[in-house]
Amino acid sequence: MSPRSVKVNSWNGWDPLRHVMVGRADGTMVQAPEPAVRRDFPDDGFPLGAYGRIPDEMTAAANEQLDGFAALLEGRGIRVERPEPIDFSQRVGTPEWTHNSMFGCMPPRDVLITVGNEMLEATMSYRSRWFEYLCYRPVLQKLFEADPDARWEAAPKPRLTDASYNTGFWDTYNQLPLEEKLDRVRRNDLALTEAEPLFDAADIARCGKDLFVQLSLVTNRSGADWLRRHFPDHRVHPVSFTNTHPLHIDATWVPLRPGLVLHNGERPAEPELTEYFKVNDWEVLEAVQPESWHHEARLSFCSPWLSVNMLSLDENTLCIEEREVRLADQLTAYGFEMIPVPFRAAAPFGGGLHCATWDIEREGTLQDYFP
Ligand code: ABU
Repeated sequence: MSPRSVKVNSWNGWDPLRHVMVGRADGTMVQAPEPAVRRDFPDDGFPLGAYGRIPDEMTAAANEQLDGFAALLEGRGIRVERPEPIDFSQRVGTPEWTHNSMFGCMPPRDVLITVGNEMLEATMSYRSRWFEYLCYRPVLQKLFEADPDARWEAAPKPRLTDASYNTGFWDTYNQLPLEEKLDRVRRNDLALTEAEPLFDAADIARCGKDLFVQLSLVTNRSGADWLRRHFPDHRVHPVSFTNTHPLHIDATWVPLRPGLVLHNGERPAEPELTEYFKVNDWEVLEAVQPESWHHEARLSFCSPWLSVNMLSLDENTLCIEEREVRLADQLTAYGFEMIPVPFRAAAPFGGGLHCATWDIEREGTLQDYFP
């Protein structure tokens, strides 16, 4: 990394992309069960309680697509960093708990967020993801050394004792009637308690001065409140959607450029959020239905709405999973150049093109899009 040319800077998800991280699939695990998450893939060799490494052929296929995506970005003149995977099959712990596995490092978006010149490590809320930041530290260290103006912060490392979880949550939640589930989502009475601040970085959508923080299965009110206090010059909005399994805002509410936000209509937004955008002259565009490749993705915990999980190269150019032809057509009609990227194999490793990346530098300055 030549020091002079490195600059940590990004205020939103659409300014011209200059420098980015792309994750790696190596060694990713179906996680051991823990209070906040339980995997259950009976048809694919991992019934409830089972855990272990994702089969090698799936990992190789995902890495091929991740490497191809990295090469595509480099071919467009964008500098690409990669994380350093560690042994995710190891047992981990703190003085207060131990856990039988880690997860992986395909989705850096979950752990890291850039706000201006600040690189922030999220708390995370799964025990299996507590140490994931270690995979990103070599790059963070390099960036810190290369850019004298870069700020490097880590949100308070959470304790993640049983007090941080509604420990019986997954025993009952899926059996509740729909309305009861949605009521709990509205109250953010889900897997996490409010014992300490918890958030995943992928629950934050950046629009310059405004940060929209989804309350979810991995982000609590205290996490959103920590972000509000941490970014006193921003407007931090805790938001929730009509979605029984909220997990990361980037498959639900996706600002594409000033004045246009793409919305997953199966997860209606609170009227106040829609109103906030509309009174500021934003169009809320309902995304077309996703294509139906997702059922082929073995061991995936993501929804078909990874369709909208795209990476913007600038406010006119979007990388999209190659099979999402209907969405590509919809956005072409809105003036976007759509770049199809084969990426289905990456889904079981933690998401789509947006999840798999972390913005290090985008041109541009702090703007107020909601004056
Ligand atoms: N990590 C993004 C997954 C979001 C979703 O499946 O809806």
